[in-house]
Amino acid sequence: MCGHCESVLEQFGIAPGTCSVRIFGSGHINRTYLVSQENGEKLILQRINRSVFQKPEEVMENVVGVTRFLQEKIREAGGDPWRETLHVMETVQGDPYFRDVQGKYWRIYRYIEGASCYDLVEKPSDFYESAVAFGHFQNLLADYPAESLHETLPGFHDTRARVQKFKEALEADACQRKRLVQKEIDFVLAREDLADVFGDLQKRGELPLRVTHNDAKLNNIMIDDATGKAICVIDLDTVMPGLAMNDFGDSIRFGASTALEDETDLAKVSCDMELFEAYVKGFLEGCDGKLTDLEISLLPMGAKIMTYECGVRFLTDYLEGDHYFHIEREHQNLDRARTQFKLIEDMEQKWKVMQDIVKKYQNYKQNHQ
Ligand code: ADP
Ligand code: GN1
Ligand code: MG
Repeated sequence: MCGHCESVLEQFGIAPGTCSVRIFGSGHINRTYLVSQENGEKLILQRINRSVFQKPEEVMENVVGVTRFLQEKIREAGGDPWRETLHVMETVQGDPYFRDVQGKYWRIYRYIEGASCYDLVEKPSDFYESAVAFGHFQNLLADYPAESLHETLPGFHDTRARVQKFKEALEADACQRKRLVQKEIDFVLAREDLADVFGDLQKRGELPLRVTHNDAKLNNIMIDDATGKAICVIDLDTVMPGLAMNDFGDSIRFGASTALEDETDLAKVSCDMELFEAYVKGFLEGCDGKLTDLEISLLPMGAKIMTYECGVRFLTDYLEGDHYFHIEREHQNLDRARTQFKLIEDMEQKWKVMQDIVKKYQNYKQNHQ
């Protein structure tokens, strides 16, 4: 194990030489390690990505606040707070994170036993369960004091600002990659109108701001190995006030895709309508009738906009030299952008089907009022 990890673990009261550590998971942002202790207990050690999160103290204040709040709610509802939400482990000093001499921030979560995260849906029922859980998560946080939350990543889902940043990256062309991606550039510019749809509605006061997850993809939820139920929403770094359709949309772009996010064979990439329907049903159930009619009718738009925004972000990062998203191979961010654009084309073709599915479940709200 790396000596540095050992010295970090000591700060959390774990004696040197009593555990093994390995890199874990497939998150694009933080560095995650699985710590297996001699006594059989496991922990998740994470180094918070400092170039993404400029104020890790504020991230941790949010995470501690939200997890405590959820623990209480889960306890009241008779659930198991140890499995159904994250637990931050304190350092021997009683802090929720450790800042090392190099200024790197580390935290430890209790490991959630007997559950897994998926990069691809294995069964539609798992996807439905993840939808119920993400909807329920939003519902549980409905009375969280939103004003106490720090905006950990300002403008995170400001699609217009994302497009602006993309244009600046194009202009700078820092890695001379622009010439390799003209088709993708044209694709983004041809659909620029998408960048203003939600912003305009917000300006007119037509969309409620809710406490949302903001990174609601399938591998940020843990599915129980035995029951197939989604038990715990993880990766709480971006919990902030946001739009319900964005959480919905992020889940669709990642989980309703028939291929991995970085698939190179685009023929394999499409938006599966069976999965889309399972998610609509589960999400509305999880939100328990709280979404407005306008929010519900905008769910397909949420899917398209989040897929567009994410594609724009991947392409921007590719143009800028892959500083933001972790990569394991040279053109991975371009491959990721291409899958997003293929998904958008597919959604454009299936637009009527998507809207009809949502209309079918819109009755759910009416029946539960
Ligand atoms: P990132 O921000 O880099 O995506 P995450 O917090 O999502 O980091 O963690 C990355 C991966 O680590 C998750 O997808 C999951 O597989 C695993 N993981 C994170 N927290 C836990 C936990 N408490 N118990 C078990 N696995 C976890
Ligand atoms: C990142 O951290 P992770 O891998 O769960 C990113 C999301 C993107 C996603 C694309 C803080 O999520 O916004 O949608 O990659 N998280 C952050 O897969 O930027
Ligand atoms: Mg994650």
